[in-house]
Amino acid sequence: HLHFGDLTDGTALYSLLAKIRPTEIYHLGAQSHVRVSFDIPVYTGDATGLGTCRLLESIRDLKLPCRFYQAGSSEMYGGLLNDSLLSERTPFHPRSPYGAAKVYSHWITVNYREAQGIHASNGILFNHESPRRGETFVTRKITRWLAQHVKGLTDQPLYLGNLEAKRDWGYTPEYVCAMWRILQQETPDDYVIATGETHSIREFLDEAFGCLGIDWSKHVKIDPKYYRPAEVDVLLGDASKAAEKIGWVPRVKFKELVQIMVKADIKGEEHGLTEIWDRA
Ligand code: F7E
Repeated sequence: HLHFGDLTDGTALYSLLAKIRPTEIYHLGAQSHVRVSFDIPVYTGDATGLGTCRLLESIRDLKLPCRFYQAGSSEMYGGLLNDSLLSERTPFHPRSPYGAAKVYSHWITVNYREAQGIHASNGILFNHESPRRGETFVTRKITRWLAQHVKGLTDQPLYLGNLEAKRDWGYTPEYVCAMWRILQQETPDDYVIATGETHSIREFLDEAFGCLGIDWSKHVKIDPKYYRPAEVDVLLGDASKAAEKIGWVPRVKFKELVQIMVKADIKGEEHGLTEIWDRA
């Protein structure tokens, strides 16, 4: 069933939860674009931060016997600290209004767990990508442009921002399995979900264009409008707690992920992902 709702509308959320009485809630809703959060910081704080509190407060008030998953983000970190991998023990230092809103969501979830006894957990997910990734995020922007270029559908260059940033990119279907596993635990807790590999945007271009034997440097142009006022330079996660406690280990790594995305965009397959889900 699809119900209408809005994370900024607490009354509507309360009514929906009272009507549906779910046993598990996967709270993934947000204004989730980091660059956009610098343009609309107040709305981002309202939807991405306070939206979480509205849901938790409804669960508390309705005394719903339900489990709650909160979609935390690697954007809560400011980057690598002393070259150590980022784990559940690393202090947060958000570099965007989006990251700051997610830090609030993280701690309000911990607070409802500790103070109200709600079965509430945070998944601290590093970047996760698939052919369904929104077209304004860098991975999909690249693979989509590449498919259009190969089919002769664009004569425009590919405009990008900072090519040096590094991200720990994993495969979304596997990350969704991690969310489910987190909620099946008897005791609620917080988990980093990441691959333990980091690659730059430049490397993503090498791999994606390389699949098709195309030299990206002839097609990519830098547009400063895609730079962020503050950037998270390097993200690299340590998911060993998830491996140990919930038996989650990522299988699809960087090269295969890029190939899946390029292939799917060339075939125009983003809405037919049976093969991909089967493999997760
Ligand atoms: O940027 C650089 C950009 O927008 C990745 C969201 O799902 O993951 C995502 O956040 C990197 C950044 O993802 C362009 O500066 C260069 O360093 O694909 P992105 P993100 O900001 O890491 C986290 C885990 C979330 O929680 C978020 O909701 O790529 N970059 N050139 C660019 N980025 C974009 N979007 N567009 C460019 O042209």
